[in-house]
Amino acid sequence: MPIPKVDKIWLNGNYVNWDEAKVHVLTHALHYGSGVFEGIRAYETLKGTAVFRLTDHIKRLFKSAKIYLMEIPYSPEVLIDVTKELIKINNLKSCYIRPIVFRGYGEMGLNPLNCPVDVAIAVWPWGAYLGEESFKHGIRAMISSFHRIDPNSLPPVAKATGQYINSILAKLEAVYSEYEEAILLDYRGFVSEGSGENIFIVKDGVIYTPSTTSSILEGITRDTVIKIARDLGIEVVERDLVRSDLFLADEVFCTGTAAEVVPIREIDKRIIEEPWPITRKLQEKFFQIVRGEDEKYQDWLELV
Ligand code: PPE
Repeated sequence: MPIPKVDKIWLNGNYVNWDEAKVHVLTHALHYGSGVFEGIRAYETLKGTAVFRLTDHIKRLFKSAKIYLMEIPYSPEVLIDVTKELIKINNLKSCYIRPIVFRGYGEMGLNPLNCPVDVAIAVWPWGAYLGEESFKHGIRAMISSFHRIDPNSLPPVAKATGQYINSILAKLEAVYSEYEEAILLDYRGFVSEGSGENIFIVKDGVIYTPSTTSSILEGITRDTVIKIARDLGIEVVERDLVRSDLFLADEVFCTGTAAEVVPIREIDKRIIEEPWPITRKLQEKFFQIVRGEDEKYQDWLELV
């Protein structure tokens, strides 16, 4: 689906018209993937539009930049304020938010230090990432033949633009194999994550998810779901999982800002039979929280 245009994009300190938010073809990040970014969502809540865990996302942006030795020329507070202002300027009630910090136009070559660090924030309405049907019926996934990047080649904890060509290879393989999503194994062969989502399984009433040493992005939705589950009295264990743990699970689901909380109904032809009671409970709670219908989690909602 083409990106729906809105009025303004924030670029290096200015609110510019959507069609004018452009970069030079010799931009460093275009050639070498030398950028870091975030994916955030704002929801319509009972008290107005609120950005879900905005501060946590901006903190992760700074962590990604630290790994790549990029100095972001704005403070986290400024980026937070700009995000809220941008949503207001564009009159959006709910939207996806994409901040990106990248090595800009200056010099070519692998030493990026003489390139400027450019910063942009864009917002647009983005519906169900894995399709409207995904929430109810779940998706079909395959285990990718591509391994997830390992921490000593590209630190998976960083959300860097160039790192996503690994996810793109896996996603293309899945799409051409007529699956909706790819699940990647880590460099040791343990389950890591989806191309753009963290993975969970449920077995005998306990939730399991790969730990942060399984080359995952430390998802903010992952963290959200872990907290919700524990608050509901469900045990959550972070540990290594193998391929057959997915096949034999009672429930499998994935989480991400774009994807939200989505059941997985099939992995490499192994069917995960409904009903998926814990997935359903977590989905329901997640959507209540982001819409501001649960007072207990108000702190995660940052009103614009
Ligand atoms: N793993 C990966 C590799 C990943 O890209 C994401 C988010 C997650 C896990 C979940 O993280 P979080 O959003 O903090 O819960 N993927 C983002 C980009 C998707 C895209 O297509 O672009 C997102 O969901 O916004």
